[in-house]
Amino acid sequence: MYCYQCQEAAGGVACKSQKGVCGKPADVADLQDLLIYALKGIAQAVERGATRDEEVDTFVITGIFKTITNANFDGAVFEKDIAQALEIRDSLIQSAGISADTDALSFHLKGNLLDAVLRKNKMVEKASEVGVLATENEDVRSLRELLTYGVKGIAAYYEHAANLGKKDTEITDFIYKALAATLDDTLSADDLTNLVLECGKFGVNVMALLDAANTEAYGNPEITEVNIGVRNNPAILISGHDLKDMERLLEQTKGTGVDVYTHSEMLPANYYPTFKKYDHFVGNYGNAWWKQNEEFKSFNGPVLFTTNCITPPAKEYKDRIYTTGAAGFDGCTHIAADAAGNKDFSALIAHAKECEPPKEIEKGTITGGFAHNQVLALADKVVDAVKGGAIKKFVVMAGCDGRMKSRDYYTDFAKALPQDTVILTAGCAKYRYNKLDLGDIGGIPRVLDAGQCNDSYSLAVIAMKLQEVFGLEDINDLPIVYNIAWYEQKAVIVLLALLSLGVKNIHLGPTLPAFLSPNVANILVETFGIGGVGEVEQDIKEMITA
Ligand code: FS2
Ligand code: SF4
Repeated sequence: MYCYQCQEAAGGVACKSQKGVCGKPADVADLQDLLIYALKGIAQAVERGATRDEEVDTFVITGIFKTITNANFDGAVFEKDIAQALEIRDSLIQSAGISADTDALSFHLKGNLLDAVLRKNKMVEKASEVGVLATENEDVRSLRELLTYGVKGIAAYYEHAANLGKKDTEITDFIYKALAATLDDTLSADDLTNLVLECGKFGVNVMALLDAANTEAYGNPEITEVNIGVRNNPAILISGHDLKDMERLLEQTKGTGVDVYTHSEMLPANYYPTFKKYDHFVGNYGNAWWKQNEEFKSFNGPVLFTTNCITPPAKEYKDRIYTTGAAGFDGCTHIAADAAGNKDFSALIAHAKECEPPKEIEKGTITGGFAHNQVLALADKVVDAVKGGAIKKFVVMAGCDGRMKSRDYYTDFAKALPQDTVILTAGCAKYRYNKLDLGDIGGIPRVLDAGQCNDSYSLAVIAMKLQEVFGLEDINDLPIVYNIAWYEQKAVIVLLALLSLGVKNIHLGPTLPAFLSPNVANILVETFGIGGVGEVEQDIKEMITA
């Protein structure tokens, strides 16, 4: 096992012992590497002219998504997917009449070896030959992994959009191109750097696609006071990012006497007009993903994970964990879609009826729903506040939360911001400050939550609109600073997307990615002015009051 794809990589270097910091066992990490490698083989065949169909796209995209941090811990799922990936690869190669000659594909086809190994059930041994360390040059390795993680983020967002019927072959074409490129020894570091930047452009496209999918299906998010208390009915908690699953669950629980609450990244479902119509949709329970061990015990009812972030469940509640889509955990019930694409959540509903109602852990409300449409509806007010000097700066604090103590920085930073600043947020990073009473500026709350991590797209739309209103040539001339918290690979694509929009001087924390080699980190620093974070007081001086 050698995994360094997330911010919590052991020792700031990599998880390489029996278990990752996230709880991913070494054999599952190896199987994930093998699956990614097998999917790269499909990509090579596609790049060599094989015709893939939507079924192949779905398989590849979901496969990539399953390898994102905290999405799927089930080794059996990966074994099955690896075998299926090789079958798909071989049938693509055969139908396109591709021969294993001396070009890039031959690298993977040496992988007849891979097939032989698989037949002998020795997948894990093979994994060490195809994982991160298979690339010797540390800069090439760093760029290949950066590209792979960006693609993981694209795949995750693409899957949610596709679940709502929105597809775009330009995006899937890029996924194959990028995956195949990570096995191409003829590409230079410059070529790979260009691909990483192109990846950012597709990051913008996929977030726009998902934004259209979500808003066309469920309406534009609107200002909402979300209840964080509980009612006295049995209930189901839904976590993750997939809004189609949210809709299915609300429909199927209607009239059953079972309430529904959101958890972590599903909180923004409360902001959508369509979902507000369900009387049994009570509000949000708990905080960011890493507190689930405690909060799921007191929730009492079943929990449905539609995506990451799962932490290994404690035995007290493991039987109440259900997964669907790309999510999975061995020993927990997985609810797959049937051939017609429907999902049956009746087992969860029956389970909920046997459980006690949730125990109250908080009371009151939190405010959100400031995606682009809502903020632009307030544009006059916002522009007046900026012109009149009531708002001096916007601080984009989007991204992820995590369990490390060092993330207290973001709470302290939010508290220390001057009163004439407004935080623009998206993603689970918000839980570090969305329950602080930071007040408002002339009726504009000082924390504007656009939604899930993918709704960082909204923040970019807002920035571009302000640039237009103020007649600025450069997006970096706006009074906006970026202090972004990252954890997993969706944050990587959000970062690359912002870079592709020309945003400079982004601060990234709480630590820079372990997968950036010193030279690659330098490129990011020199070209885009990317920086880390330090002490709150000093950072406030440098970013805000300077
Ligand atoms: Fe938070 Fe985890 Fe949204 Fe990330 S709930 S770190 O998945 O993608 O953000
Ligand atoms: Fe470690 Fe993160 Fe990889 Fe988990 S995903 S094994 S915590 S680097």
